[in-house]
Amino acid sequence: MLYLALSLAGVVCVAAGLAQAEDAGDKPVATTPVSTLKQWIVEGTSKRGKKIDGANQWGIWAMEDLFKARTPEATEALKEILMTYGVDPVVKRRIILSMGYRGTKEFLDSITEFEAWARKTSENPPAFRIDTGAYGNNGGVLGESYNRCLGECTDPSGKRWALVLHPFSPTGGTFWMTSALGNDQWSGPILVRTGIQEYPKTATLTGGPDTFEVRHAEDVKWTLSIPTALKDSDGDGSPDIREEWLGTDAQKPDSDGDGVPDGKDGNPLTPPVRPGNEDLKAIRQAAFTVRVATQWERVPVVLWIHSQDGNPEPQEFLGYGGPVLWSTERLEGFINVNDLTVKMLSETEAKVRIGFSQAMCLGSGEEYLARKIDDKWFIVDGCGGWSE
Ligand SMILES: [Ca+2]
Ligand SMILES: [Ca+2]
Repeated sequence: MLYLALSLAGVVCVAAGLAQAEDAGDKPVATTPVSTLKQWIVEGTSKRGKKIDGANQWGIWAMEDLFKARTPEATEALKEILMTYGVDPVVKRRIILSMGYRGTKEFLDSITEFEAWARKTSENPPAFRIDTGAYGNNGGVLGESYNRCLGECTDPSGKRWALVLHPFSPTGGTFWMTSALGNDQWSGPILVRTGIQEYPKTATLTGGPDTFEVRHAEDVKWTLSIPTALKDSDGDGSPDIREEWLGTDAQKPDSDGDGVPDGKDGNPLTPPVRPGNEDLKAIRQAAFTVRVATQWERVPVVLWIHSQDGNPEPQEFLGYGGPVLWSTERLEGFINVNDLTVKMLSETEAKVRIGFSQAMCLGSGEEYLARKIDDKWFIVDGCGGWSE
């Protein structure tokens, strides 16, 4: 296991390959206007207008300069960056950690505002763009996770449809079906399949205008008809095919009985929970906010947690655009969280670990310091990260 220091006292980022050769040693200068620093971060570009490909060290430098500026304008810019889709999630995480570390009222209020904004993403997801990151300009942080359009077809009514692969790991990924809205924008995609062992090369149209045929090299692996993909037996807004992959009940509009239909429920398999240890729940949510709600993907997050502090009682996690599912097993192709351990240090301080299982033998995670300030828990420092 490789353990990396992430303390803000001596910031070391865990993302691999941060250095950008072209801009190395060519940092922004202190006189750079706030608006320019913000623009670089939001657009994912360097000062030369070059699109940053790979982890965005330039954006992190610009972010650090915004913190150094210590002006209300810079504070406002940092908050606005948090509430912008498409910003490199690593930069967003660093902003939240730095805000918590500094702990001023303005910064803590900004984190609270970000949380409220993020919680609306399930209801109003940003436009889907093919051939970029999952939900906008990815900044390349996740390496392979650029969507790839495998094929397009037009149905008898003239509507254009596309089948999109979202690679997730060397052995996993998800397939999504989406329809064209115009202006290179696409509808919120429907999850139609996941868990692949090898990426297919193409999807071709076959057997009429409504069916995608997906091939691995020469072998036909599977077909998908558009009417089948759209069928929603219980009318809850979540098509049968998606319900099958998520494990929700395709014949029951509200699988977990919490009053929210499956198609609108960000936690469709979390039944109403009776009051429990509210501090523990709030600390776990704070870690989830930093590490997961900063992403704008919709790849389902699967919680199959066997934490050192016992099997936590299911709770709803908010702020992520895709569904969050409790499961008894790891689900290939999804974002698997296998650890959310809280260790109380005092009544107002705790350490929390959030761990991810990338593949059978691969894992990574982070540990954070949480502090209760004015009756609310904030992550105030990153204590380290690991990968194995
Ligand atoms: Ca349904
Ligand atoms: Ca529900």
